[in-house]
Amino acid sequence: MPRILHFGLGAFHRAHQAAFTQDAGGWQIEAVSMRNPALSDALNAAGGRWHLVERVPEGPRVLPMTVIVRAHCLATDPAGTLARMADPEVQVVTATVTEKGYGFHPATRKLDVDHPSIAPDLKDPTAPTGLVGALAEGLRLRRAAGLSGLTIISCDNLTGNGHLLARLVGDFARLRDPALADWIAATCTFPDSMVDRITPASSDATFAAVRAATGLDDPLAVETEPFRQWVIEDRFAGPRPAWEKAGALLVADVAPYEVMKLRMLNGSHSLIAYLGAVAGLEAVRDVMAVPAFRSLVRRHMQAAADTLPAIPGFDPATYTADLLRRFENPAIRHLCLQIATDGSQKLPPRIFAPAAEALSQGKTANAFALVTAVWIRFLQGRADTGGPIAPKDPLADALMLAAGSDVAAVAKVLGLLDRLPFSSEDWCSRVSGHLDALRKMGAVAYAEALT
Ligand code: CS2
Repeated sequence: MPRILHFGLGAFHRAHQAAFTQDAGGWQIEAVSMRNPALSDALNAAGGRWHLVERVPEGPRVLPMTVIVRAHCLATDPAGTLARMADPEVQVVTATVTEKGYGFHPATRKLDVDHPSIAPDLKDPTAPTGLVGALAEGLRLRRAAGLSGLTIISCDNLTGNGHLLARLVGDFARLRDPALADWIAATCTFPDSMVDRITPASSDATFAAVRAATGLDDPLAVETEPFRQWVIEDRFAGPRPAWEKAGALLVADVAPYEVMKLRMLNGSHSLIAYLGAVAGLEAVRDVMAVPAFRSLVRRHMQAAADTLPAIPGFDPATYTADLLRRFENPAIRHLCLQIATDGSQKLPPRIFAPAAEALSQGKTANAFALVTAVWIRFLQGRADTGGPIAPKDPLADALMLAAGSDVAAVAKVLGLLDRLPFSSEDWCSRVSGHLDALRKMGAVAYAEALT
């Protein structure tokens, strides 16, 4: 049977690409945990099986998953893992390693040779720990085996994720061997893809749902919403699963779908996450239950929609209504703190790119200034309830140190992200104004005043 090699064995892969692939039929997956051998060992011990819990309003639907046939761990077995890329059975590679796993300069989108997921692999390229180094090494082995190229699909929430990954792998390979880089460019494709399925971290409720339905204890169970979407650029180097049978959309250009989802769903999600964290609320559904917060979220969606190119057949009003419903799903407990992690990596495509576009058209970009202010308020490390907040972010220390409320502090925080469009002093003072009000009034009262 043809195989997919997947990098990044987190819950999102098990709820999304694995479900599409199982439903499409005919293909199997070998999945790679980047760092955690306990996860790959547990999955192998379970014969690759786990349960997917779909949180439909009528009660959980528990689905047995059988599409993963084997798991590997890159950190503990780089040679065994990457040898799989030199097997003719493997035709497609997919990846979910989160935004920070790519190792690029946010402003130029070029390879960052000093990045923690790149630098060690340039030093020791045959035992890579990051995605880019792993792909370069795996493709080197594949070329040496005299095989054809691969299709490599990024499934992370980054603008132009496939084009970005192609460039990073190409640049990394060129530093090792220009002939390898040329071979990759000539034989492999890196389609863009937009992925969507809300997948909260597994909890006791997940395991209880599986136990109730099957009588089994499944520590690998994952829960998710019923909605799922996958839009893939139709540019494959070889055979592919019939993902369209499972509802995936294969299109010539993913970019409009990508910006729509990043700006409307993920951008609103970040707003919700920081509002919730600052107001001391636990989950997305709790934030949506506060009327003034819900109004702000709706407004944000409108502002995001105003920055989008038209997509034939796409109606922003319907998409907005669907998103609000998904965020309000009472059966999904999606923690604000889960979404609030890695803001420095997530906000550029979700918030700063549309803000820069709006500013360049002479607009105020006020909705984006508000999200930025709530994020900085979060980085200040204290909730309105007085409790401490401990942001998780690769730049957490520097961001928290810089996170004051005046214009200079705002500019400093944004400067840490290398986001040049934000030399706009007007916009920074807008952010600073929101910050002052948030600090004085608290998030709920300020939202009430704004709506
Ligand atoms: C979320 C996403 O954690 C986050 O940053 O915004 O994981 C979101 O749930 C997914 O992209 C939904 O498809």
